[in-house]
Amino acid sequence: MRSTRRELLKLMAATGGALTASGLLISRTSTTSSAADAVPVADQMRLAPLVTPFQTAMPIPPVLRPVSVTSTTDTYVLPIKQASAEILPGTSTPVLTYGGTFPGPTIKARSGRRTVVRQVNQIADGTSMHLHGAVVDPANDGGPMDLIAPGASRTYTYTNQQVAATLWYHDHAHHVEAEHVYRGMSGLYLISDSNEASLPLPRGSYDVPVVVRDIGLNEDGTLYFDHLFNSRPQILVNGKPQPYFQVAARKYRLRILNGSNQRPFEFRLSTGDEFVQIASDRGLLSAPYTTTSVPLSPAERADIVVDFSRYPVGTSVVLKNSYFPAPGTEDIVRFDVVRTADDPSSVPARLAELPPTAAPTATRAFSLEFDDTTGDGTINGKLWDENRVDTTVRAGDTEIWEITNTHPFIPHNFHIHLVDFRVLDINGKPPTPGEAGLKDTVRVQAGETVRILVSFKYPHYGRYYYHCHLIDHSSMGMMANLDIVRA
Ligand SMILES: [Cu+2]
Repeated sequence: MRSTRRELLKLMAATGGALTASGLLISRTSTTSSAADAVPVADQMRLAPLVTPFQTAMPIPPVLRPVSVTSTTDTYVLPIKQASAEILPGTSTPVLTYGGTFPGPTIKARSGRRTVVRQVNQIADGTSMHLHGAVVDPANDGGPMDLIAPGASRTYTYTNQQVAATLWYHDHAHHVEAEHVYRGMSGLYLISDSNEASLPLPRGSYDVPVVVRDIGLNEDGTLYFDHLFNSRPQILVNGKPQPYFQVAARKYRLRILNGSNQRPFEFRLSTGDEFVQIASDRGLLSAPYTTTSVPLSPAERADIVVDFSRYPVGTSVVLKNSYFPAPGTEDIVRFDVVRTADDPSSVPARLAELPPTAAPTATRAFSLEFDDTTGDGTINGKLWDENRVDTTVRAGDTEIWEITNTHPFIPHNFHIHLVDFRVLDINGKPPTPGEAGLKDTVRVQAGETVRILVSFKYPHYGRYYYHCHLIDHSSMGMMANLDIVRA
C-alpha cells in the first residue's frame, strides 16, 4: 500500500493523529522513496493492539454526591489524584483523575442553584479546572495560569445562571492541559431547569451520558502521549473500549460529548436510521432536528433521542463514526435491544425558546494557523501570551466573529469562555438545524471560514479566553486573551 508523508499527515490530522496497527504497516512498508516518508512514529511500535469491540459493558460515570446541601447550595469535594483504571480487560492503567474515576464523576446542577466544588490537588503539576460552557466570573473560570499548586486546595463556585445543558469540566493549566485531559482529567456537569423538566423527554435511566474519546495505549497498559505525532487509535466510551450497552425497546436520550483532545467524530447509526437531535452545546434546540448524523469536534456536545422500539428484541445497533475513520475507529458503542418497556416519553415539537439576538456593532476576524514543522498554533499570527490583551469587548455588545482555518488539511475548532453564540454561516452556507442552537464551540474545518454572532450579555467582567479546542493546539499556543469591560 502506498502512502505519501503528506497523506499520512493528513490522515493523522484528520483523525487526531490516529495510527492503527495497520497504519503503522502503511508507514513501514511505504514504497515511496523520499526520506521524508520516514515517519517518526517508531515509539508507536509499542502500542497495544486494538481491543476487539463490544467485549465490555458501557459503564455510566458515577454521579457525584454532595457533602452538604442547603436551601441554595450543593457542595462537593473533588480531589485531583492519580488512580488506576481498567481500560483494557485485566490491565491496570495509571490515570490522572478527578475523584479517582476515569472519566470523572458527573456533577448534577440545577439552574439558579449554586454549586460549590472543593478541590485538593494531589498530583505533581499545577491544575486549573475549567467548567466548559459555564456562565461564571473570571475568578471561578479556571484560567490557564490560575493554578492550584501541588498540595494546595481551591474552591470553585458556580451560580448556574443558565438554561439546562450538558457541560463538562476539565483541566486548563496552560501547556499541560492537553496531557492532563488526555490522562483522564474531565467529567460531565449536567444542568437541569424547569423548562426541561416540563418536557416529556426520556429521563432517569433512559437519559444516558456517552462520553466518546480516543486514546493510545502502550503494550504495558500505560497511556501513550505525544503532543505532535500522537497516536490514539483506541476509541473509548465512558472510559471503556468500544463497549456494548443493553437497552430496552423504547426511546433513550443520549448525551454525547466528544471528549477527545483532537479527534473529530461524525456519529451515525449502523442501520442508517434517523434519530432526533434535541440539544447542542449550551442547551435544548428550539425544535427537534431529525437527522441521520451528528458531527462533533472536541468539546462539542449533542443530545440525541434514539427510538429503539423500531428494533425487535435481540437486535443490535451500532453507533458508528463516519468522520475519516481510520481502521478500527468506526465502531463507537453497540446498543443491544434486550427487552421491551413502556415508553411514556416523547419529543415535543417545541423544546425551548432561544433568546433573541441583537444587531452586531462590530466584526472581528480571527485566523487559526498551525505550523506543521514546529507544532505551534497561533491566532492571527500570535502565540498565546498571558500578558497580552488580544481582544477587548464591552459587556452588553453583540459582535460578529469571523474565524478562518488557514490550514489545507488540519481541522480546528473555536471555543469562547463564558458566552454562548449562534453560528451564522459556514463558508457562506447556513448551519444545519443541529448547529443553529446555542453553541460555545464550533467546528472550523480546513480552509473554512465560520461566522458566529456573539452576545457578551452576561454580567461578568475581566479576563476570559478563546482558543482552538483541539487542546493539543491550544496547549501549543492557539489561544488568546479576551477582556470583557463594563460598557
Ligand atoms: Cu486547532
